This record gives sequence, structure tokens and C-alpha cells, in this order.
Amino acid sequence: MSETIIATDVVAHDNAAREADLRRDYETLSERLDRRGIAIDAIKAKVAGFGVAVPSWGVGTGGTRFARFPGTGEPRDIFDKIEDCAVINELTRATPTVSLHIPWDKAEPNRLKQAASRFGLGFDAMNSNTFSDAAGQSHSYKFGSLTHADKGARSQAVEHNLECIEIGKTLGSKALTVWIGDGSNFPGQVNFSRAFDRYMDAMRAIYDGLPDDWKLFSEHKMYEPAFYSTVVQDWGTNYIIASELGPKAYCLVDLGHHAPNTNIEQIVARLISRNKLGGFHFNDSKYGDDDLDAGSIDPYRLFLVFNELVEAELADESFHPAHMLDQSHNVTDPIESLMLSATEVQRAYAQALLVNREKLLGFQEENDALQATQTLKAAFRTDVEPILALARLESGGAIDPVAAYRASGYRARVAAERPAVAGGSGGIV
Ligand code: LRH
Ligand code: MN
Ligand code: MN
Repeated sequence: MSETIIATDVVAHDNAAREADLRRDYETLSERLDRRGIAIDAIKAKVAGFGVAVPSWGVGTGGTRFARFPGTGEPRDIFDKIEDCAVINELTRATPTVSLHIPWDKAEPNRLKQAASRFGLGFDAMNSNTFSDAAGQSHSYKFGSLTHADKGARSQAVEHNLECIEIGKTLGSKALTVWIGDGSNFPGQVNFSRAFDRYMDAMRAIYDGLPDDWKLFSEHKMYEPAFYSTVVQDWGTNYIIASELGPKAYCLVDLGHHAPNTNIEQIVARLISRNKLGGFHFNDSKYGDDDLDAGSIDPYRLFLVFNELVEAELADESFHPAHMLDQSHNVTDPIESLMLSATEVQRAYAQALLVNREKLLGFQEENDALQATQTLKAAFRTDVEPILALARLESGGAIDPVAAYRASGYRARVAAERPAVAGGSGGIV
């Protein structure tokens, strides 16, 4: 039995005030779904089995290039971060794993494992960092890492990734996510082809160090920190990488890493069709890699992504892409944002499960564009909150995670233990 951080009577008290209404709402929804030939309990069971990993770096207040305004009770180290992640899972029951970033979260691996298993948490994909310099490293990544012109810098970046795999082995992780910031700021600064060749050589060395039951995720991003060209800039390049590396290599799709208005759901479908979709970094955005809360700007897009995922899951039971959040919280309590984001991802999944696929196929075959799109809308418009809330309640979570969290006084408690952090002016001054 794992330990809980939020007192169980606080959650029970908050739930008690909401349970009768919830059960009535669930019954009403059950009747409505019944008329559509959908068994609500089957949807609830799928929702209950759905998990999304919390990024360790998401529980601290984020910042921009201009400033960072820390909140109270900021986690001091990875052990505080694990406790914050445990709170998120206790209340939502949707985030059973944590995704670590090395060297940010570096600590003795057995201690990390113990700290997480105390709260029943596991570890999702490991993330390497060759986009910033760590204290004391011999070669700088200012001009690149895996694609650097200097072999010494490239080898150092490869070694770092191999070390992440070693740490992950002790933790029970089964994947490594590689995102590099390599690229250029000026036309002519870098030779596109030579840089990509160096990338492939370096990634082959990392792939060779991967245990048989691990996956290697490469993550593409259109721009930033390089503003003219990025080496792994889009899903096409990412697909080349995953295909050439071999069967353990997959593409990771971070929703924020595309140009505005890109049809991400179609990219997802393409990668699924070639069995190269490895997983996601969920977040939302309006302009660029905004790292806003999942579902906060365009929940329909999140639903359309899940529409593709559910279709794939129905066709192949073994289809299990990795689900992770990757967000930065500048103006909210990160725990609250992450709890709501996890439930937004779950919501999109539940809504996608409601799509009448037989009807949809019929409308597609008959070229009935209007009814086809209405079939999707009918699922998207359904308020599935009673399903999500009852799934949470039945697995020991909170009907209203934010209300229970606020009632618990957790933030004030950790603020008393964790010293206040000074704000920063960001990176531009
Ligand atoms: C890059 C990125 C990548 C990193 C994380 C901190 O923008 O999405 O996944 O590991 O941010
Ligand atoms: Mn990401
Ligand atoms: Mn990003």
C-alpha cells in the first residue's frame, strides 16, 4: 500500500459533498449514451486505465525569456518534485508515472526509485539534455550537440544519452526521448546535409546502447532555440530518423512543435500508418511552442488527435503510444494546471471513444461531408465529465481535484517548508 500526501479524510470530505450529484449526472448520461448504443461503463473502464506521465520539470513555475515569477513552495529538488507529482496522481488517478530530465533531476538512481515507489509512482521516458551546458562539462553545446562540427562535443552528447539510459535502467524506465536544439541562426552557418549525417551517426551510437525492450523517441521541433534552421525540424525528418535507425526507434510528437494551423492529427495518422508513432508531449499553443495547458486553447484539435489514436487502438490492441505532458506554467499553480491538463487529455480520449465509427465510415464512403463531420461533433459535444469524475472517485481520487487540492492546504504547507525563491529577469537582459 503506497503512502498518500493529501489526507484521505480531506478528499473524502470534499467527495462526500459532490457524490450524490455526480451519480445522478452519471445516470442521466448513461441513459443518453444508451440511446446511442454506447455502454457507459465500458467507456469508464477505458478512462480508468488511461495514464499520462507528468514531466518533472512541469511542477516548478516556468518562465519566459523575459522573466520568471516563482510561486510559493517551489520544489527545491527532484525529491520535492516527486512529492508534487504524487499529489497530482493522488487526486486525479490519471498520472501514475513521472518523466525525468537529466541532468536537471540527477540523483542517486536507487534513491529516486525509492522516493517514487513510496507513493506508487513509476517512471516514464527519460529525457536527455544537450541543449544547455551542465556545470563542468568539457565541451559547450553553444554550436550544437549531436551534430556539432567537433567530434569531442558529439561524443560527449552521445555519452550523456547513454548515461540517461543507464539511470533509466535502474528506475524501470523503458524509453529515451532525444530532443536537440541543434540548428543555425543564419543561412550558411551550417551545412544541412553534413549536420544531418552527423546526427544520424550519433543517434546510431545511442540506438546501439538501447536495451532490447526499450524505445528511442526522437522529438521534432520547427524552430527555437535555432531560429533559421533546426536539424530535426519536422515529422518528415523525424520519420527518416526513426525508419533508418530501426524497429526500436519512433517519432515523438510534441503538439506545440509545429507551425500554427498545421494539421497535427493528419501527421499522427501518417505516423500510425507506418508504425512509427512513439508518443506525445501534450500541451497547447496559440503561436509557437507556447507550452500552455493541454486543451486550454483548442480542445477540438486534441479531440481530433485522439480520434486518430482511438481508431488505431481499435485496429490493433497492442497500440500503446507514450502519453506525456510537456508544459510550462507561468501564471498558475503548476499542480493545478497539471491536474487539469491530465483530465483534459483523458476527456479527449473519452470523447473520441464515443465516435460512431460505423456511421462515420458510411458517411465517408457516401461523400456526405456534412454528416461525417457532425458525427465527430456529436462525440466532441458530449459532456463526459461524469465519466471522468466517477472513474477518479472509484480509483480513490477526487471528484473535483482542484477543489480537494485547495481544501488540503498543500501549497501553504510546502511553502512553510520550502524556502522562497527569488524571481528572475529571464534570459534577455
Ligand atoms: C523542447 C521540449 C523538449 C524538452 C522540453 C524541456 O521545446 O519540448 O521536449 O525536453 O521542451
Ligand atoms: Mn517536448
Ligand atoms: Mn517544447
